[in-house]
Amino acid sequence: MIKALSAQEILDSRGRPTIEVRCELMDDFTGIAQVPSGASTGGAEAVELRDADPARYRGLGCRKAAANVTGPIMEALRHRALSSQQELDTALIEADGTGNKSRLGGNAILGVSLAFARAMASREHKPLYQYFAEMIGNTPSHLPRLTINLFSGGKHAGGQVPVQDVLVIPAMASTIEQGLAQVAAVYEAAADHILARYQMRRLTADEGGLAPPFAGARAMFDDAVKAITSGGFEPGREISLAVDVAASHFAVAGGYQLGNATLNADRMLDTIDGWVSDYPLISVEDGLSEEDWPNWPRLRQRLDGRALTLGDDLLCTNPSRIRRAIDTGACDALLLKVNQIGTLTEAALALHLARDAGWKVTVSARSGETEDTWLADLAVGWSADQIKVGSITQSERLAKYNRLLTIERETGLPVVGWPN
Ligand code: 2PG
Ligand code: MG
Repeated sequence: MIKALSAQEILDSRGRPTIEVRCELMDDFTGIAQVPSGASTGGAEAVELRDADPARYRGLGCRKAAANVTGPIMEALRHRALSSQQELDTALIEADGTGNKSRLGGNAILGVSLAFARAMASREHKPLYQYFAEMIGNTPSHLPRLTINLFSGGKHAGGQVPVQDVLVIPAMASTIEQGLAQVAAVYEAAADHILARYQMRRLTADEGGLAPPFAGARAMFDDAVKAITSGGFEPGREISLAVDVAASHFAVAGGYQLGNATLNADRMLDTIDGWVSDYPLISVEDGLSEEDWPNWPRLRQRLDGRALTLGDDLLCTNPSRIRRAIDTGACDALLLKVNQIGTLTEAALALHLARDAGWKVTVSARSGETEDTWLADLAVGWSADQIKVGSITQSERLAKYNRLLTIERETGLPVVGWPN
């Protein structure tokens, strides 16, 4: 049973408002959680409730969301014997009553869902990852493989190049500690290379990635491969690449505006196929737009066995969209972001659907993050194959990597093999 809920507006890593929720149980155990926020958001995401008062934070204030936690949400939960995460989340979904959480706000609802999880973990004297694992009947068997942002474009870097993220994957690292050290070496080499090539200082984008004026996607991949080599690693064997194309954000009528080129879907598929042939890319996220359902199965077939076809904006961690993607063969991997759907229980359903279909799962942060570390526990507790947190700069990202290091020390679990 919940004794009290409180919430306050706080600021995320972009300096935009989000909320922090505190949940106190009847027996005085408490949990506090902070809610992240995306910029390159999918159209089907749960609605983030914002104040729309142009005089504060350009309308992005979260006072209404915070007030919904202490007001209507607390009222709906008062006197309810909520003994499990599922009972709490179901009560939250019912209290909201909309399909997209637009009444109470996905941010308000997720804050309560997460703060309750922390309070319950503390009541059961368990680490949070263990609580998450037991919530879905899982036994953590491994740590996730790191996928770390190196270069940024798109909505995370002012759109200097259309493609959003190029990530590096320490594919052979057997520990988180080793993987981070390897990626740090690649990042340093990349920063040196960018200074020499673009005369650009180490200025970074929203997730801490380097963001010089790349000529296009191939320039990003070329520079990434150079950084891997100069960092002392063999591209494609020790360190591989992943890309978040985030194609929804440069889709135009009848195709894709990739820099100066307008490509129809066939040419977009050829373009991605060419990238995967020419570079050590093992995962392609949102290669097509979130509405391009007919072409996603074609993309998956083209990449089958060479790179993962990873759905983010397409799926929005939404069980009904994931079911459609499974039925049509649109993807073979899920990017799981809890705030896209709004409660832990619904995200767990998304996870189960993906797992039952034999998909890989990446647990992902948002471009607007906080210093909270629950994401690292979620990735371990739910046995994610990969984790995506952004670059190895900026404390809102490092908080999660540092938490993974602690979990690694505590559990001694191995990092999952890749490809596995
Ligand atoms: C993405 C995420 C994280 P955002 O597109 O995968 O990189 O970005 O949080 O802005 O949606
Ligand atoms: Mg994405």
